[in-house]
Amino acid sequence: MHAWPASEVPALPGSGRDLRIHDTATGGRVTLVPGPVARIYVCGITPYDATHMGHAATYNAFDLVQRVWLDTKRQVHYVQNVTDIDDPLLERAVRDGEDWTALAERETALFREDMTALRMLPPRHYVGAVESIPKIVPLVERLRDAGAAYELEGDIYFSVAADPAFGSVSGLDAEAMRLLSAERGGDPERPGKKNPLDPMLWMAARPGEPSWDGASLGPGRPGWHIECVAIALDHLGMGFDLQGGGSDLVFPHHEMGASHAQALTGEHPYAQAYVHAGMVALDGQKMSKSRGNLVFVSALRREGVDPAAIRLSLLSHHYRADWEWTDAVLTEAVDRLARWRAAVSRPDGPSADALVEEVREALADDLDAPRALAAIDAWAAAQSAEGGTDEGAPGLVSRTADALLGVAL
Ligand code: 5CA
Ligand code: ZN
Repeated sequence: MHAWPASEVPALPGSGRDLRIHDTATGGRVTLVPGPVARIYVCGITPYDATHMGHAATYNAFDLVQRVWLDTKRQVHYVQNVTDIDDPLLERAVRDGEDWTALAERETALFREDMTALRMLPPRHYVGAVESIPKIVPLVERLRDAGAAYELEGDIYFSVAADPAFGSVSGLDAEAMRLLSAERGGDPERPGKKNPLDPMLWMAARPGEPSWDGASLGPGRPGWHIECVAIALDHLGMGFDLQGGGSDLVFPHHEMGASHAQALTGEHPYAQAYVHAGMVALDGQKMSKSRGNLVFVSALRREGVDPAAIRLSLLSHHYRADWEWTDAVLTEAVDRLARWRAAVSRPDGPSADALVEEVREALADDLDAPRALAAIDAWAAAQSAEGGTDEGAPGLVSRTADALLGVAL
Protein backbone atom coordinates (compact mmCIF):
# COMPACT_ATOMS: atom_id res chain seq x y z
CA MET A 1 0.00 0.00 0.00
CA HIS A 2 1.30 3.48 -0.65
CA ALA A 3 1.56 5.93 2.24
CA TRP A 4 1.27 9.71 1.88
CA PRO A 5 3.74 12.45 0.91
CA ALA A 6 6.30 13.62 3.44
CA SER A 7 6.53 17.27 4.39
CA GLU A 8 10.04 18.72 4.66
CA VAL A 9 11.60 18.59 8.11
CA PRO A 10 13.90 21.60 8.46
CA ALA A 11 17.29 20.94 10.09
CA LEU A 12 17.89 22.82 13.33
CA PRO A 13 21.21 24.03 14.71
CA GLY A 14 22.84 21.69 17.23
CA SER A 15 21.44 18.30 18.01
CA GLY A 16 18.40 16.85 19.75
CA ARG A 17 18.24 14.79 22.92
CA ASP A 18 17.47 11.17 23.56
CA LEU A 19 13.84 10.48 24.32
CA ARG A 20 12.79 9.60 27.87
CA ILE A 21 9.36 8.11 27.55
CA HIS A 22 6.76 6.37 29.68
CA ASP A 23 6.77 2.64 28.98
CA THR A 24 3.56 0.77 29.78
CA ALA A 25 5.38 -2.53 30.39
CA THR A 26 7.67 -1.21 33.12
CA GLY A 27 5.22 1.46 34.29
CA GLY A 28 8.03 4.00 34.35
CA ARG A 29 10.30 6.14 32.21
CA VAL A 30 12.81 4.55 29.89
CA THR A 31 15.51 6.35 27.93
CA LEU A 32 15.44 5.09 24.39
CA VAL A 33 18.80 4.97 22.67
CA PRO A 34 18.10 3.51 19.22
CA GLY A 35 20.80 2.72 16.72
CA PRO A 36 21.40 4.93 13.68
CA VAL A 37 18.05 3.72 12.36
CA ALA A 38 15.29 3.93 14.97
CA ARG A 39 12.53 1.36 14.50
CA ILE A 40 8.93 2.14 15.35
CA TYR A 41 5.63 0.36 14.73
CA VAL A 42 2.38 2.25 15.21
CA CYS A 43 -0.96 0.51 14.92
CA GLY A 44 -2.96 1.96 12.05
CA ILE A 45 -6.65 2.48 11.46
CA THR A 46 -9.44 0.05 10.76
CA PRO A 47 -10.79 1.96 7.77
CA TYR A 48 -14.55 1.84 8.16
CA ASP A 49 -15.06 5.50 9.01
CA ALA A 50 -13.18 8.79 8.75
CA THR A 51 -10.24 9.90 10.92
CA HIS A 52 -11.50 11.46 14.12
CA MET A 53 -9.68 13.66 16.63
CA GLY A 54 -8.86 10.63 18.80
CA HIS A 55 -7.00 8.92 15.98
CA ALA A 56 -5.30 12.19 15.07
CA ALA A 57 -4.17 12.72 18.68
CA THR A 58 -2.62 9.25 18.80
CA TYR A 59 -0.81 9.68 15.48
CA ASN A 60 0.35 13.12 16.60
CA ALA A 61 2.08 11.55 19.63
CA PHE A 62 4.07 9.13 17.48
CA ASP A 63 4.83 11.79 14.90
CA LEU A 64 6.54 13.69 17.72
CA VAL A 65 8.60 10.59 18.51
CA GLN A 66 9.80 10.54 14.90
CA ARG A 67 10.62 14.24 14.99
CA VAL A 68 12.65 13.86 18.20
CA TRP A 69 14.63 11.03 16.64
CA LEU A 70 15.18 12.90 13.36
CA ASP A 71 16.48 15.82 15.41
CA THR A 72 19.10 13.46 16.92
CA LYS A 73 20.24 12.86 13.30
CA ARG A 74 18.93 9.32 13.25
CA GLN A 75 16.95 7.85 10.44
CA VAL A 76 13.54 6.52 11.36
CA HIS A 77 12.12 3.27 10.06
CA TYR A 78 8.43 3.73 10.73
CA VAL A 79 5.88 1.02 9.96
CA GLN A 80 2.13 1.36 10.19
CA ASN A 81 -0.61 -1.10 9.24
CA VAL A 82 -4.13 -0.78 7.90
CA THR A 83 -6.57 -3.33 9.32
CA ASP A 84 -8.34 -3.63 5.99
CA ILE A 85 -10.14 -6.84 6.93
CA ASP A 86 -11.84 -7.29 10.30
CA ASP A 87 -15.31 -7.73 11.81
CA PRO A 88 -16.15 -4.01 12.26
CA LEU A 89 -15.31 -3.28 8.62
CA LEU A 90 -17.51 -6.13 7.36
CA GLU A 91 -20.33 -5.15 9.72
CA ARG A 92 -20.28 -1.52 8.52
CA ALA A 93 -20.20 -2.59 4.87
CA VAL A 94 -23.23 -4.85 5.41
CA ARG A 95 -25.07 -2.10 7.32
CA ASP A 96 -24.52 0.37 4.48
CA GLY A 97 -24.98 -2.13 1.66
CA GLU A 98 -21.51 -1.32 0.39
CA ASP A 99 -18.68 -3.47 -0.90
CA TRP A 100 -16.20 -3.82 2.00
CA THR A 101 -13.16 -3.28 -0.22
CA ALA A 102 -14.59 -0.03 -1.57
CA LEU A 103 -15.30 1.16 1.98
CA ALA A 104 -11.77 0.32 3.12
CA GLU A 105 -10.17 2.00 0.11
CA ARG A 106 -12.21 5.17 0.44
CA GLU A 107 -11.57 5.60 4.16
CA THR A 108 -7.87 4.79 3.80
CA ALA A 109 -7.61 7.43 1.06
CA LEU A 110 -9.28 9.96 3.33
CA PHE A 111 -6.92 9.04 6.18
CA ARG A 112 -3.94 9.71 3.90
CA GLU A 113 -5.36 13.13 3.03
CA ASP A 114 -5.92 13.95 6.70
CA MET A 115 -2.42 12.84 7.67
CA THR A 116 -0.91 14.89 4.85
CA ALA A 117 -2.88 17.98 5.86
CA LEU A 118 -1.77 17.58 9.48
CA ARG A 119 1.89 17.21 8.42
CA MET A 120 2.21 13.77 9.99
CA LEU A 121 5.35 12.14 8.62
CA PRO A 122 4.46 9.04 6.61
CA PRO A 123 5.56 5.51 7.48
CA ARG A 124 8.29 4.03 5.33
CA HIS A 125 6.09 0.95 5.01
CA TYR A 126 2.31 1.31 5.06
CA VAL A 127 0.98 -2.21 4.98
CA GLY A 128 -2.51 -3.67 4.73
CA ALA A 129 -3.71 -6.83 6.48
CA VAL A 130 -5.01 -8.35 3.24
CA GLU A 131 -1.73 -7.94 1.37
CA SER A 132 0.05 -9.47 4.40
CA ILE A 133 -1.91 -12.73 4.43
CA PRO A 134 0.91 -14.67 2.66
CA LYS A 135 3.22 -13.54 5.50
CA ILE A 136 0.69 -14.30 8.24
CA VAL A 137 -0.19 -17.87 7.24
CA PRO A 138 3.31 -19.37 7.74
CA LEU A 139 3.57 -17.70 11.16
CA VAL A 140 0.32 -19.31 12.28
CA GLU A 141 1.49 -22.65 10.90
CA ARG A 142 4.75 -22.30 12.83
CA LEU A 143 2.94 -21.51 16.06
CA ARG A 144 0.65 -24.48 15.56
CA ASP A 145 3.52 -26.83 14.71
CA ALA A 146 5.41 -25.67 17.81
CA GLY A 147 2.41 -26.41 20.04
CA ALA A 148 1.76 -22.72 20.74
CA ALA A 149 -1.55 -22.78 18.85
CA TYR A 150 -4.44 -25.21 18.59
CA GLU A 151 -7.50 -25.83 16.49
CA LEU A 152 -11.07 -25.38 17.65
CA GLU A 153 -13.82 -26.21 15.14
CA GLY A 154 -11.57 -25.17 12.28
CA ASP A 155 -10.42 -21.91 13.87
CA ILE A 156 -6.84 -21.62 15.16
CA TYR A 157 -6.20 -20.12 18.58
CA PHE A 158 -2.98 -18.93 20.17
CA SER A 159 -2.22 -20.47 23.53
CA VAL A 160 -1.19 -17.68 25.91
CA ALA A 161 0.49 -20.38 28.02
CA ALA A 162 3.13 -20.63 25.25
CA ASP A 163 4.73 -17.33 26.28
CA PRO A 164 6.28 -17.30 29.75
CA ALA A 165 6.26 -13.49 29.59
CA PHE A 166 2.52 -13.27 28.88
CA GLY A 167 1.07 -10.41 30.95
CA SER A 168 4.25 -8.37 31.04
CA VAL A 169 3.01 -5.59 28.74
CA SER A 170 -0.22 -4.73 30.53
CA GLY A 171 0.58 -6.08 34.01
CA LEU A 172 -3.15 -6.84 34.44
CA ASP A 173 -4.62 -9.66 36.49
CA ALA A 174 -6.65 -12.49 34.91
CA GLU A 175 -10.05 -11.00 35.75
CA ALA A 176 -9.20 -7.58 34.28
CA MET A 177 -7.86 -9.32 31.19
CA ARG A 178 -11.05 -11.35 30.81
CA LEU A 179 -13.24 -8.24 30.96
CA LEU A 180 -11.14 -6.35 28.42
CA SER A 181 -10.90 -9.36 26.15
CA ALA A 182 -14.71 -9.58 25.98
CA GLU A 183 -14.95 -5.83 25.32
CA ARG A 184 -12.24 -5.63 22.68
CA GLY A 185 -12.75 -8.31 20.10
CA GLY A 186 -11.93 -11.47 22.12
CA ASP A 187 -14.26 -14.38 22.85
CA PRO A 188 -13.52 -15.51 26.44
CA GLU A 189 -16.92 -17.23 26.66
CA ARG A 190 -16.38 -19.60 23.76
CA PRO A 191 -16.42 -23.20 25.03
CA GLY A 192 -13.48 -25.46 24.28
CA LYS A 193 -10.66 -22.92 24.58
CA LYS A 194 -7.64 -23.90 26.65
CA ASN A 195 -7.60 -20.50 28.29
CA PRO A 196 -10.55 -18.09 27.90
CA LEU A 197 -8.07 -15.35 26.96
CA ASP A 198 -6.54 -17.24 24.02
CA PRO A 199 -7.00 -15.05 20.93
CA MET A 200 -7.79 -16.21 17.43
CA LEU A 201 -4.92 -16.42 14.95
CA TRP A 202 -6.87 -17.70 11.97
CA MET A 203 -10.63 -17.71 11.52
CA ALA A 204 -11.94 -20.46 9.24
CA ALA A 205 -14.05 -19.15 6.34
CA ARG A 206 -17.60 -18.20 7.32
CA PRO A 207 -20.47 -18.33 4.81
CA GLY A 208 -20.96 -15.00 3.09
CA GLU A 209 -17.65 -13.56 4.35
CA PRO A 210 -14.45 -13.07 2.37
CA SER A 211 -11.73 -15.66 2.87
CA TRP A 212 -8.22 -16.36 1.63
CA ASP A 213 -6.07 -19.39 0.97
CA GLY A 214 -4.56 -20.44 4.30
CA ALA A 215 -2.47 -23.37 3.00
CA SER A 216 -2.56 -26.06 5.72
CA LEU A 217 -4.83 -23.85 7.83
CA GLY A 218 -7.62 -24.02 5.28
CA PRO A 219 -9.41 -21.03 3.81
CA GLY A 220 -10.10 -18.17 6.23
CA ARG A 221 -8.89 -14.81 7.41
CA PRO A 222 -6.30 -13.62 9.92
CA GLY A 223 -6.81 -12.62 13.53
CA TRP A 224 -6.09 -9.06 14.54
CA HIS A 225 -2.96 -9.40 16.69
CA ILE A 226 -1.03 -11.71 14.35
CA GLU A 227 -1.62 -9.16 11.57
CA CYS A 228 0.46 -6.51 13.33
CA VAL A 229 3.09 -9.03 14.43
CA ALA A 230 3.59 -10.36 10.89
CA ILE A 231 4.01 -6.83 9.54
CA ALA A 232 6.30 -5.67 12.34
CA LEU A 233 8.55 -8.75 12.21
CA ASP A 234 8.72 -8.57 8.42
CA HIS A 235 9.81 -4.95 8.32
CA LEU A 236 11.44 -4.31 11.70
CA GLY A 237 12.41 -7.60 13.34
CA MET A 238 12.39 -8.42 17.06
CA GLY A 239 13.44 -5.91 19.69
CA PHE A 240 12.44 -2.82 17.73
CA ASP A 241 12.47 0.45 19.61
CA LEU A 242 8.85 1.40 20.11
CA GLN A 243 5.39 -0.10 19.75
CA GLY A 244 2.79 2.64 19.75
CA GLY A 245 -0.96 3.02 19.83
CA GLY A 246 -3.81 4.39 21.91
CA SER A 247 -4.32 3.15 25.48
CA ASP A 248 -7.25 1.01 24.32
CA LEU A 249 -4.68 -1.22 22.62
CA VAL A 250 -2.66 -2.12 25.74
CA PHE A 251 -4.81 -5.17 26.30
CA PRO A 252 -5.41 -7.41 24.51
CA HIS A 253 -3.78 -6.13 21.31
CA HIS A 254 -0.26 -5.23 22.41
CA GLU A 255 -0.10 -7.91 25.09
CA MET A 256 -1.08 -10.60 22.57
CA GLY A 257 1.17 -9.17 19.86
CA ALA A 258 4.20 -9.35 22.15
CA SER A 259 3.29 -12.91 23.16
CA HIS A 260 2.81 -14.10 19.60
CA ALA A 261 6.20 -12.73 18.62
CA GLN A 262 7.96 -14.03 21.73
CA ALA A 263 6.48 -17.52 21.23
CA LEU A 264 7.49 -17.44 17.56
CA THR A 265 11.08 -16.36 18.05
CA GLY A 266 11.92 -17.44 21.60
CA GLU A 267 13.28 -13.93 22.05
CA HIS A 268 12.21 -11.21 24.46
CA PRO A 269 11.22 -8.41 24.28
CA TYR A 270 9.20 -7.78 21.17
CA ALA A 271 9.63 -4.02 21.58
CA GLN A 272 11.94 -1.96 23.81
CA ALA A 273 9.03 0.25 24.88
CA TYR A 274 5.25 0.11 24.66
CA VAL A 275 3.89 3.61 24.46
CA HIS A 276 0.23 4.53 24.71
CA ALA A 277 -1.65 7.72 24.02
CA GLY A 278 -4.64 8.79 26.13
CA MET A 279 -8.20 8.68 24.86
CA VAL A 280 -9.94 11.71 23.40
CA ALA A 281 -13.57 12.02 24.43
CA LEU A 282 -16.57 13.93 23.16
CA ASP A 283 -19.49 14.71 25.46
CA GLY A 284 -17.90 12.70 28.27
CA GLN A 285 -17.45 9.47 26.31
CA LYS A 286 -14.42 8.06 24.46
CA MET A 287 -14.69 9.14 20.83
CA SER A 288 -15.32 5.92 18.94
CA LYS A 289 -16.54 4.80 15.58
CA SER A 290 -18.79 2.22 17.17
CA ARG A 291 -20.41 4.85 19.44
CA GLY A 292 -20.57 7.48 16.71
CA ASN A 293 -19.66 10.51 18.89
CA LEU A 294 -17.10 11.83 16.49
CA VAL A 295 -15.40 14.99 15.30
CA PHE A 296 -13.72 14.26 12.00
CA VAL A 297 -10.49 15.87 10.82
CA SER A 298 -11.91 15.96 7.28
CA ALA A 299 -15.11 17.70 8.42
CA LEU A 300 -13.11 20.45 10.14
CA ARG A 301 -10.95 20.84 7.04
CA ARG A 302 -14.05 21.15 4.88
CA GLU A 303 -15.33 23.87 7.20
CA GLY A 304 -12.11 25.75 6.41
CA VAL A 305 -10.28 25.16 9.69
CA ASP A 306 -6.53 25.50 9.13
CA PRO A 307 -4.92 22.05 9.64
CA ALA A 308 -2.14 23.77 11.61
CA ALA A 309 -4.78 24.84 14.14
CA ILE A 310 -6.09 21.27 14.35
CA ARG A 311 -2.54 20.16 15.01
CA LEU A 312 -2.09 22.80 17.71
CA SER A 313 -5.31 21.56 19.36
CA LEU A 314 -3.76 18.12 19.64
CA LEU A 315 -0.43 19.47 20.84
CA SER A 316 -2.05 21.47 23.63
CA HIS A 317 -2.74 18.22 25.54
CA HIS A 318 -0.15 15.86 26.93
CA TYR A 319 -0.25 12.69 24.86
CA ARG A 320 -0.80 10.45 27.89
CA ALA A 321 -3.74 12.44 29.22
CA ASP A 322 -7.35 11.53 28.49
CA TRP A 323 -9.00 14.71 27.32
CA GLU A 324 -12.21 16.11 25.98
CA TRP A 325 -12.61 17.71 22.56
CA THR A 326 -14.54 20.99 22.79
CA ASP A 327 -14.97 24.01 20.54
CA ALA A 328 -12.91 26.00 23.06
CA VAL A 329 -9.89 23.76 22.42
CA LEU A 330 -10.03 24.66 18.74
CA THR A 331 -10.69 28.36 19.34
CA GLU A 332 -7.65 28.57 21.59
CA ALA A 333 -5.54 26.85 18.93
CA VAL A 334 -6.75 29.22 16.21
CA ASP A 335 -5.77 32.19 18.43
CA ARG A 336 -2.39 30.70 19.20
CA LEU A 337 -1.68 30.07 15.53
CA ALA A 338 -2.53 33.69 14.71
CA ARG A 339 -0.25 34.97 17.51
CA TRP A 340 2.64 32.76 16.41
CA ARG A 341 2.24 33.71 12.76
CA ALA A 342 2.19 37.42 13.59
CA ALA A 343 5.29 36.97 15.74
CA VAL A 344 7.34 35.20 13.06
CA SER A 345 6.27 37.54 10.29
CA ARG A 346 8.45 40.39 11.61
CA PRO A 347 11.96 40.87 10.21
CA ASP A 348 13.65 40.46 13.61
CA GLY A 349 12.87 39.55 17.19
CA PRO A 350 14.21 38.34 20.55
CA SER A 351 16.88 35.64 20.28
CA ALA A 352 15.43 32.15 19.86
CA ASP A 353 18.57 30.12 20.56
CA ALA A 354 17.38 29.17 24.05
CA LEU A 355 13.91 28.46 22.70
CA VAL A 356 15.16 25.70 20.42
CA GLU A 357 16.72 23.99 23.43
CA GLU A 358 13.58 24.44 25.54
CA VAL A 359 11.38 22.84 22.90
CA ARG A 360 13.88 20.01 22.46
CA GLU A 361 14.02 19.39 26.19
CA ALA A 362 10.24 19.50 26.59
CA LEU A 363 9.73 16.88 23.88
CA ALA A 364 12.58 14.65 25.09
CA ASP A 365 10.88 14.71 28.51
CA ASP A 366 8.06 12.23 27.71
CA LEU A 367 6.82 14.31 24.74
CA ASP A 368 5.72 17.28 26.82
CA ALA A 369 4.12 19.19 23.94
CA PRO A 370 2.13 21.60 26.16
CA ARG A 371 5.46 22.77 27.65
CA ALA A 372 6.88 23.19 24.15
CA LEU A 373 3.87 25.33 23.19
CA ALA A 374 4.29 27.42 26.36
CA ALA A 375 7.92 28.11 25.40
CA ILE A 376 6.91 29.36 21.95
CA ASP A 377 4.03 31.35 23.50
CA ALA A 378 6.57 33.08 25.74
CA TRP A 379 8.78 33.98 22.76
CA ALA A 380 5.77 35.27 20.80
CA ALA A 381 4.65 37.34 23.81
CA ALA A 382 8.13 38.87 24.15
CA GLN A 383 8.15 39.58 20.42
CA SER A 384 4.85 41.40 20.65
CA ALA A 385 5.73 43.26 23.89
CA GLU A 386 9.26 44.47 23.18
CA GLY A 387 10.47 42.88 19.93
CA GLY A 388 14.17 42.30 19.44
CA THR A 389 17.08 42.77 17.10
CA ASP A 390 17.98 39.19 16.18
CA GLU A 391 17.36 38.92 12.46
CA GLY A 392 17.58 35.15 12.46
CA ALA A 393 15.08 34.64 15.27
CA PRO A 394 11.69 34.60 13.49
CA GLY A 395 12.98 32.12 10.91
CA LEU A 396 14.47 29.92 13.61
CA VAL A 397 11.21 29.86 15.56
CA SER A 398 9.34 29.00 12.40
CA ARG A 399 11.72 26.13 11.61
CA THR A 400 11.56 24.88 15.21
CA ALA A 401 7.75 24.73 15.17
CA ASP A 402 7.85 22.94 11.85
CA ALA A 403 10.69 20.49 12.56
CA LEU A 404 9.74 19.48 16.09
CA LEU A 405 5.98 20.01 16.22
CA GLY A 406 4.87 19.67 12.60
CA VAL A 407 3.28 23.13 12.66
CA ALA A 408 3.95 25.20 9.54
CA LEU A 409 3.83 28.92 10.35
N1 5CA B 1 -6.54 -1.18 13.43
C1 5CA B 1 -6.46 -1.22 14.85
C2 5CA B 1 -5.03 -1.21 15.33
S1 5CA B 1 -4.06 -2.47 14.61
C3 5CA B 1 -7.22 -0.07 15.48
O1 5CA B 1 -7.25 0.01 16.69
N2 5CA B 1 -7.79 0.79 14.62
S2 5CA B 1 -8.68 2.04 15.10
O2 5CA B 1 -9.08 2.70 13.87
O3 5CA B 1 -9.71 1.63 15.97
O4 5CA B 1 -7.75 2.99 15.89
C4 5CA B 1 -6.59 3.55 15.31
C5 5CA B 1 -5.71 4.17 16.41
O5 5CA B 1 -6.41 5.25 17.04
C6 5CA B 1 -5.36 3.18 17.54
O6 5CA B 1 -4.03 3.42 17.97
C7 5CA B 1 -6.33 3.56 18.64
O7 5CA B 1 -5.81 3.26 19.92
C8 5CA B 1 -6.45 5.05 18.44
N3 5CA B 1 -7.73 5.60 18.94
C9 5CA B 1 -8.98 5.15 18.67
N4 5CA B 1 -9.91 5.90 19.32
C10 5CA B 1 -9.23 6.86 20.01
C11 5CA B 1 -9.60 7.93 20.87
N5 5CA B 1 -10.88 8.20 21.15
N6 5CA B 1 -8.63 8.71 21.41
C12 5CA B 1 -7.31 8.45 21.13
N7 5CA B 1 -6.90 7.46 20.31
C13 5CA B 1 -7.83 6.66 19.76
ZN1 ZN C 1 -2.17 -3.18 15.68
